[in-house]
Amino acid sequence: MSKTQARNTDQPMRLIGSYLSPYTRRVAISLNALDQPYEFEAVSVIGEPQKVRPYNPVVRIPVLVMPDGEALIESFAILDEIDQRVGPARALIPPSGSARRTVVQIAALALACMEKAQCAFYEGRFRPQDIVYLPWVHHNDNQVASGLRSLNNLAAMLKPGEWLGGTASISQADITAAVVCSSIKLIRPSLNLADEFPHLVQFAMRCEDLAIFRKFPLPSSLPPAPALPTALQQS
Ligand SMILES: N[C@@H](CCC(=O)N[C@@H](CS)C(=O)NCC(=O)O)C(=O)O
Repeated sequence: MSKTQARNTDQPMRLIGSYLSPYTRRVAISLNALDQPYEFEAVSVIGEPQKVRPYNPVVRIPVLVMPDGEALIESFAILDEIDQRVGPARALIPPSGSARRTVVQIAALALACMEKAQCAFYEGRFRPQDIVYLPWVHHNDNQVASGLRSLNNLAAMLKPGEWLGGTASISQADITAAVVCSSIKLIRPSLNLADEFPHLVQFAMRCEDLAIFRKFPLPSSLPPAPALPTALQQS
């Protein structure tokens, strides 16, 4: 997005984010799957917006700062660039055709679940308890459950060692679905994932057991919510 800090191109990439963020986590796992070295800069995006704003005007994580200082935002766009760097033979999304569509659509479905889970989660996390609007929470949770049911059906059809998108090795469909499943399990415990979507949870556990996932374990509980700004910041 911006070239705020032009750097020597020998520098490693820098990933700015938090491993609590599923979007950051899927980028980190993908970088590791593709042996792309990077430095990690941990930030609490809501608590420390000043650390993110210079790179992303919308102030969200992750941000990937390239060796020349160019900052990339939005996990799908970051992952697209990483795939470009490694080339089509190693990319985590197949280059074309129905193989590509399948992987992209599974990852898109998982991400849509994540976004809706985030809506439900933020309602309870950032609103004073007495003005949480439960119908909105239920609306989002219903969408999450419906999306997870589809992913669970896909996972139910897998034979041992197979991947969600039908690829020969792990793809972005698997990384994103597993990361999203683990994250929703943590932030929406009331959806009871282990009982309701057992095949998806088992699949996520299989992925979480891989070395590329184990480097970034999700904590078992969440830190307290950071304070929000009390006024509009127009800078
Ligand atoms: N579509 C974005 C979503 C990124 C996102 O929502 N990140 C969260 C952290 S998990 C964030 O920065 N939230 C802060 C906020 O929305 O204020 C992506 O794929 O990168």
